[in-house]
Amino acid sequence: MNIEQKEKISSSNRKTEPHDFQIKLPQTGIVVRRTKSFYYVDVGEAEPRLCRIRGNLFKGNLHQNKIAVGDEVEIDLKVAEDAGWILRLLPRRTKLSRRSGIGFPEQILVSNADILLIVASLRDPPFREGLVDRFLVAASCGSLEPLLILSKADLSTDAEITPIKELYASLGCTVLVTSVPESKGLDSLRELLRGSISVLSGHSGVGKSSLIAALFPDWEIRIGQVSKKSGKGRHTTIMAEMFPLPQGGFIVDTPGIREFAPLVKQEELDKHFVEFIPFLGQCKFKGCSHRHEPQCIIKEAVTAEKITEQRYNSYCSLYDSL
Ligand SMILES: Nc1nc2c(ncn2[C@@H]2O[C@H](COP(=O)(O)OP(=O)(O)OP(=O)(O)O)[C@@H](O)[C@H]2O)c(=O)[nH]1
Ligand SMILES: [Mg+2]
Ligand SMILES: [Zn+2]
Repeated sequence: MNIEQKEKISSSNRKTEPHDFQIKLPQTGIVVRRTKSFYYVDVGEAEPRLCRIRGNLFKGNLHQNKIAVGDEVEIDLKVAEDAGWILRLLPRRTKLSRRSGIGFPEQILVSNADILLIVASLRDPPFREGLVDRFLVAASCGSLEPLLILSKADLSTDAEITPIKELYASLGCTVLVTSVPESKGLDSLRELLRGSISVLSGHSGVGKSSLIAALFPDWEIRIGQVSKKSGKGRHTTIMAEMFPLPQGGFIVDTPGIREFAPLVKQEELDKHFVEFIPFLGQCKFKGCSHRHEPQCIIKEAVTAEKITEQRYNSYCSLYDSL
């Protein structure tokens, strides 16, 4: 194909955009950050490329949140202009979503992340099983692998840590105990993050920023400070931001995750409590909510201590909040 033919094809594909002479084939990249009008796309170079979204990409329904951080996109980097164009959204493997405003039911915080890092301290601030269980549901809904980090181990005794560690390990969750001043668990954590896209979550003050700083002391990026507001007006970063790790992989910091409620239907919540699964379908009433109904096998399992009261309470309060 000569250049003229290529041009013809290209201009017929992109009716709204003027073509230029140095046509670059579409290439793929990962959206690592976005502002109101721009998407920063990592294409494996030192700096992400600035891209805009093509006006007709989501016909008749051009919504701000159609492309999220973590999305893989096909882009056209036009040499003659300052910004490239996003041509196509590639299928998503995973997503972390939350409910949003009217007419905009789903807001994707992060796409394609592999691991949800749930950081929880046992003390200062105290352990909140309700929050941890919410994050576990979110990971399950979005097909992310949960990794529970019990932080600030230096402030607690083994007797306090062990039951929590054992409970979550019994649910199939990887659990890591860390302490920054004692350098505990840091090497294992660094290994677990290598090559993966990990999303950082957890209550304020549990030590997320301290962990990242201790894991990567030479890294100039300080998670949790950059993401708050890194600009003004249309250049303000919204939602999540993805940072390439020095050793490969990415870490995603998202301010939106602090007050996060998973996007799940009430009647499907029980499927996301893994230890409930073997009992499901055996309650007397079809569609049992496992709260007030008689002859509920889940409640019986709680009485028989096959399901902990703590997890059952988390289920009930999350159910009521949905
Ligand atoms: N004893 C002890 N203190 C820690 C540890 N990790 C962090 N801290 C302290 O806990 C406080 C909060 O730590 P941060 O890393 O700022 O917590 P964060 O989760 O990033 O908090 P937000 O940014 O508000 O969400 C700081 O005073 C840290 O020095 C730890 O392993 N042990
Ligand atoms: Mg922080
Ligand atoms: Zn039931």
